Amino acid sequence: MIDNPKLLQLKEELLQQTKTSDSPQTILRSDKLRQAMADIRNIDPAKRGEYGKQLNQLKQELSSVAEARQAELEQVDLKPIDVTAPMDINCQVPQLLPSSEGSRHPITQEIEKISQIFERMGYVVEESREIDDQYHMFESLNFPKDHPARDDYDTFMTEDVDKNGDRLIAPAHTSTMQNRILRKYIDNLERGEPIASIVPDRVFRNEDLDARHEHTFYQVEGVYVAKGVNVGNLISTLQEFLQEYYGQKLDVRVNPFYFPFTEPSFEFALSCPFCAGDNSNCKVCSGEGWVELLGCGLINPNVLKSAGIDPSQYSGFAFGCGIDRLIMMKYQIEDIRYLESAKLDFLKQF
Ligand code: FA5
Repeated sequence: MIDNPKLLQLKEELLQQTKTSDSPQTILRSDKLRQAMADIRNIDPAKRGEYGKQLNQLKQELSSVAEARQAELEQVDLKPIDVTAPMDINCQVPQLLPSSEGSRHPITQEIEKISQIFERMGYVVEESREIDDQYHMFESLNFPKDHPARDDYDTFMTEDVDKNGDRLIAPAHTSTMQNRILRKYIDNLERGEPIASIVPDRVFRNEDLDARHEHTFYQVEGVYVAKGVNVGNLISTLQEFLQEYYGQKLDVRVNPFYFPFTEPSFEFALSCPFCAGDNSNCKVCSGEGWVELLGCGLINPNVLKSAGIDPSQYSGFAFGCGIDRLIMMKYQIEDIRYLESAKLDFLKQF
């Protein structure tokens, strides 16, 4: 116990300062404390031991109060984050939800279901990239340099360039993976097996946003190559997939379309589940009664050639389907932007 009057007074003074200080550790090095230590020399040798003991006790008490004060200062003042404020740059760490209250994101859950359906049909699942080069985005897909179809993709470019001096890009479709898939599995063809792969992954476009257009969304690419593949194989594969995914037969519209990397090319649209074409003001289909779901076609011979596959021997089909749109139609979500919104009241329904 500290009963030396000088030390008692010092204790009271320094404890008071420590409790309110912004840098409490500096008080442990204060001049007054140093002086109290230096005073030991002048103390009667018979009382020196007791003085030293009390001084140590004072230092220990001060040290634990300084630690408590430091912890108090480091505690972050958590403010609720306003996710609707576009410029709210809030770097504080929010309190995490216990994992028991969380669930996997609906897009993750649906990608798993889509992958399982295709795996049962003999397809292997591959991943895409979040940054790619212009060769995979355009050249390998039969978009010649300066071809106007390149502009259709509203691609985000980076400032970094590849070895040819071309800007790297955030892929605007999963078709960037076609050339890599064909090269990776080319040996299947030698063995008499097909190349059959899907790529469900994230893509990015500089879009005008609305109920069915996001800037960041997901596609599932499908690539199938073997001998004698025809449009009938393509349509029946997609119908099989859609029927299995939705658990029912749906009204599908197939229209001819143009993609440089498929010939012939088609677009599949689903009958709008929100208005079935009865509402000319429908936000989802703009009153057309159909929502475009995917693009597809027979792989252009130039795309096969750029991967080293002989188009006179082999043919194939490819498709690229919007996963967010698939999900919208399945769960009747009337605005695609909910999926990337991080709104818990929406996400908790899955
Ligand atoms: C393509 O991206 C082609 N790569 C598809 C393809 C692959 C064709 C293989 C032939 C062979 P498109 O731009 O139409 O095509 O997009 C395909 C699908 O992605 C659309 O049908 C739609 O479901 C979805 N999609 C396109 N843009 C958006 C967007 N901004 N937001 C949400 N989904 C979109």
